[in-house]
Amino acid sequence: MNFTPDPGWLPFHPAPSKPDFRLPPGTVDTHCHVFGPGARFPYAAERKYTPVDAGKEDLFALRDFLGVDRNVLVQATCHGADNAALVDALLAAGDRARGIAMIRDDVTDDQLAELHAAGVRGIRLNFVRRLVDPKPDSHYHRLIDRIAPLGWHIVVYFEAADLEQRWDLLTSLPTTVAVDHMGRPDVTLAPDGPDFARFLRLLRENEQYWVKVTCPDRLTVSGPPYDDVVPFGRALVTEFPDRVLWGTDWPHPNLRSHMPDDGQIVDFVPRIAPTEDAQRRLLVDNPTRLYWP
Ligand code: 0GY
Repeated sequence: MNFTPDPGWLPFHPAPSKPDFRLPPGTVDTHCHVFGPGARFPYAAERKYTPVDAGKEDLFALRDFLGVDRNVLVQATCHGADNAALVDALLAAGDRARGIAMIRDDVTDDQLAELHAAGVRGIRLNFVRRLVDPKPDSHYHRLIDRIAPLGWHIVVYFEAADLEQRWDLLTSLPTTVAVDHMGRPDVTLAPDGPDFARFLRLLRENEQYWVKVTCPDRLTVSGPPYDDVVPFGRALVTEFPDRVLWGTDWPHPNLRSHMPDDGQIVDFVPRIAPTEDAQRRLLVDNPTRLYWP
């Protein structure tokens, strides 16, 4: 099947720069995706966007170029609950990758066992309205019941308004929960203001919550090198050194203003995690504890 990418879709950076910051051995990129290729792994009928293909070979080449050791592949909404491209990439990566799937509540035990055998260790609940149609809380509870026996965790993606609206559901999740992209703060607001305070409260009051300090490129208003995102990332790394995760978000879907240079995404790390100890926890120890226990 042939898929035409959305008009204006920015393909991933063709030649990222070599970062100045050397990632420590064992670094895990905990947030990246594979897209298709659509001819082999068709995009889902219910998708909200059609990307440029970004297959596993390109992801593995970037991994090796940046000095990343392992990846956590996160199922993107353009593939819906068909995890075939994700599983294919996981199997090709061997023990160097883990996966976060999207499932429906009619998933069978055999399908879950296959996902687990391929390296899947969690599901993603996506509340972002431009990516998925809203569902009642009961829908998410059914999915959580399905994964309970597997010891998996949950990745959540939401924006500020969703956090307020879904507070009861989010604070009742029974597993470790990893929040995507710092909870998507509005970086034009103060990092010590009420909006970010709500997110900090979620982390303070719910010890099962972890956070990915990812996507400066998605959060920034000022653009690279993402100065306006630094205070938010640094606040999280400082207060929750054992519950933060890092990732590239390659191939950076739905960015319209600029396509980040992944070398610059790596160079953002020491700005939010200035000490070697904080870097080791963020890049190696925390993701290893969660994904390679
Ligand atoms: C991300 C962010 C986005 C897209 C998805 O699953 C997805 O389609 O997560 C976005 O558009 O903000 O994490 O890749």
